[in-house]
Amino acid sequence: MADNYSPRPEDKFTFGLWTVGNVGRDPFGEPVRSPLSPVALVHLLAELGAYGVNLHDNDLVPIDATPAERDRIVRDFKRALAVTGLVVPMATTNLFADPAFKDGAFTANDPGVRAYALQKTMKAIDLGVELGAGIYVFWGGREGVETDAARDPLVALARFRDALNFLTEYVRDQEYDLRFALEAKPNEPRGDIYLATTGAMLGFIETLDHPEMVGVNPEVAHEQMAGLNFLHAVAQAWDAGKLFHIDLNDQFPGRYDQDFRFGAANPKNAFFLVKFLEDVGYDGSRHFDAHAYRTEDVEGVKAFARGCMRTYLILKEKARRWNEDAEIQGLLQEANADRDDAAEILGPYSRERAEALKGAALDRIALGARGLAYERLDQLTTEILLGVR
Ligand code: GLT
Ligand code: MN
Ligand code: MN
Repeated sequence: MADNYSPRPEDKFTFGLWTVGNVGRDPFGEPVRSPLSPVALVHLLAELGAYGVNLHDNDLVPIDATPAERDRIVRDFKRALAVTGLVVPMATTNLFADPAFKDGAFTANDPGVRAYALQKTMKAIDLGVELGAGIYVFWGGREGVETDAARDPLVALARFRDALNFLTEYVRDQEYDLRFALEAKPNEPRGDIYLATTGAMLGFIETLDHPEMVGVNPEVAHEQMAGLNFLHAVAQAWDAGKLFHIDLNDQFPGRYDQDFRFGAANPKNAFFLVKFLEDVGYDGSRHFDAHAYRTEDVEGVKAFARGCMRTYLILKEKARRWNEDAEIQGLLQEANADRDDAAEILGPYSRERAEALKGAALDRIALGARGLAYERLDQLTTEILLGVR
């Protein structure tokens, strides 16, 4: 039953193999769902109307596969892509699951681990490019510490920088059309993870040899775990021309890494995020990095994935209504109105403007007394979201 909220390829909805393939293991419990093969997952995503599928190297090729096994698995996967029309816009490396990475990958103290991490990532980049990926994500889940006795954080930053510089040169040398997207997370699975926020990543990128090849992959839940405003992080990334990819999901602040269905925890935050992405014309993947509740069977997994896409499209429609709502736009105009003829004084610095500003008649008491009507504005937003407006 197609309706306005049915996904279309141009919506660019993508899921990781690890999301719909999540078997529901958690630190306290065993898997609750049987694993589905990558080929089966591609067919499942196609049935739901997704545009693409993303993967870690080992979501597709087991870490101990022989070269012949690898080639057969990749061939079968490509056939499933061709049959369904799904694409692979993003790929990444699993640098967190294997015991070798218990002290990190690129930042690990053992040079052998750092060498293995680079080797594994180059092979995973080759695989991603072979499947057509244009974005390569780096989520440094194990790049952190439980105790700062283990490593000087300056050493960690230098090692992470060296690794990214090596890998951007590798991509250039291979003449791959591939950009990197760094994904921040404050903690979990490490006690603390380096470069804990999207803002920290944006600062770090400017210290790299090829900053133009590197952007960010902000994840809703990761900023919200730290109690931060995700929209503001995304806006800063966009402003810097660095919003290369985005991980959509949801999360209650201050909890463990919940990876809930998009919009499940805080629909108002999700609304302002969708409105932002649509208003600015973000044209990258809308990637759902989330998974079904552990209570679900495969039908529940499908309901989860459908829900992510449907909620995005409902919020997109709500954003259109919000932008076209005369009362809302009137309130915004009013809040931005220039009652003091101040707009003509404001502008880039000049000595004349500085003098004019110093002499301007600005009534501090009147400025402080003005109400801005944000209560009404927010209530109207709520009423749109609750479906009564
Ligand atoms: C892992 C993590 C995600 C990252 C994935 C990419 S793996 O599921 O929780 O946030 O985006 O490595
Ligand atoms: Mn993520
Ligand atoms: Mn997450």
